[in-house]
Amino acid sequence: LRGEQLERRDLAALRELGEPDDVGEDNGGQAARMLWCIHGNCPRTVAAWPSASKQNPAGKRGFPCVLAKRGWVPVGFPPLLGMKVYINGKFYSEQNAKVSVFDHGLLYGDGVFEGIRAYHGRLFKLKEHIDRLFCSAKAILLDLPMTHAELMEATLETCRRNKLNDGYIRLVVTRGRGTLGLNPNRCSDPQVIIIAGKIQLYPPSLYKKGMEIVTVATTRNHHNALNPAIKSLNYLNNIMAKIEANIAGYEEAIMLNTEGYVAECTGDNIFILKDGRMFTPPLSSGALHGITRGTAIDLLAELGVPTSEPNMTRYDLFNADECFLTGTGAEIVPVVKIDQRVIGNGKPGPVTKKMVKAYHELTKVSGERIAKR
Ligand code: PXG
Repeated sequence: LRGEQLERRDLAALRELGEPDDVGEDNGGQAARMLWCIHGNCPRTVAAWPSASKQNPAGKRGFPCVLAKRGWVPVGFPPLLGMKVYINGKFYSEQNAKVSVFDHGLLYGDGVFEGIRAYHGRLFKLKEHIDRLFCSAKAILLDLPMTHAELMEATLETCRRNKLNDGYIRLVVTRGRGTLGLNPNRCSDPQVIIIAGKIQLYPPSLYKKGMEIVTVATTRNHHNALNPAIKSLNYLNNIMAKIEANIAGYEEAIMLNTEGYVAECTGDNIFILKDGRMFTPPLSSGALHGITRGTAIDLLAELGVPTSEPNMTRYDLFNADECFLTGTGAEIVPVVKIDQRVIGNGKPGPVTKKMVKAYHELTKVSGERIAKR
């Protein structure tokens, strides 16, 4: 059964693929997690929790999966894992970790966030992420109710409570509960939320083969409207671009700014190599000041490859010798095709491969130790 042929009425068929308890129309929440939205031939059509098998190692980890052309691929959130979620100094079970429906984070996307990775018992670039959270908060005039040091400690403590050595930490600060008007001065009590979970954006094979991406029509927010440098809870600009990519059958999209220059992807920065030199769009193009971007620039310097930040057009990307994306979630992903133009020889290039390796090596030895000394 291919995802695109399946609909809700095919639940019985899906039942055979999954754990019986995870499937079924009566099973409200679970059923919603069971079925993904249907869009053309996008592989993210149907999700299930199939049993672990040789064909489906993802099932072993309890992730919902989609049946894509390359086999079962984990997507979305795992079922309840017994996580302990930090909210304003206290820990709650997943089921009880809640904020008010009157929180402006929900009502208006008024708040900021960070995504951090843990590797081998260390939080990679923790200080840099907390710095950026403070910068985002300052830009939207949101006073964080904690100091930098307190927030670092709370993040580490959340990992300890969840016995997390490798994973993904989401920090969220909302404007807090307010009235049903958008004025933030009616909000009290910003909510500081820390979730220590897991993330796998792409299957391991993609890092070997390289990714194919497309440019989408959704333009990157203008910095005078909503500066993309702010990692705000209002991510619809990026989500709209992601949806376009999905509809077209791709997992990631290039976004151009209002002048038509390349900004970045929906959740990653972009780099190209041309004639031995590296290029990445400037922050003024509407790219996030990516922490992985910064790490990549440092690693490239160590490899003797200089990086500059000129404005770039799609033409520059099409004619690159190599291309890769950087992001906390995605790490370093080789790109081998852009808008159907083959990049280099259509395989991850030598500099890109070195970068993937160098990045992984770095994550093994650097970062804030989670365990108390
Ligand atoms: N651009 C945008 C718009 C982002 O959201 C990056 C670039 C990369 O920045 P860092 O600092 O992470 O190198 C991001 C970060 C996800 C996910 O769930 C997305 C990000 C990070 C973690 C998970 O897709 N994007």
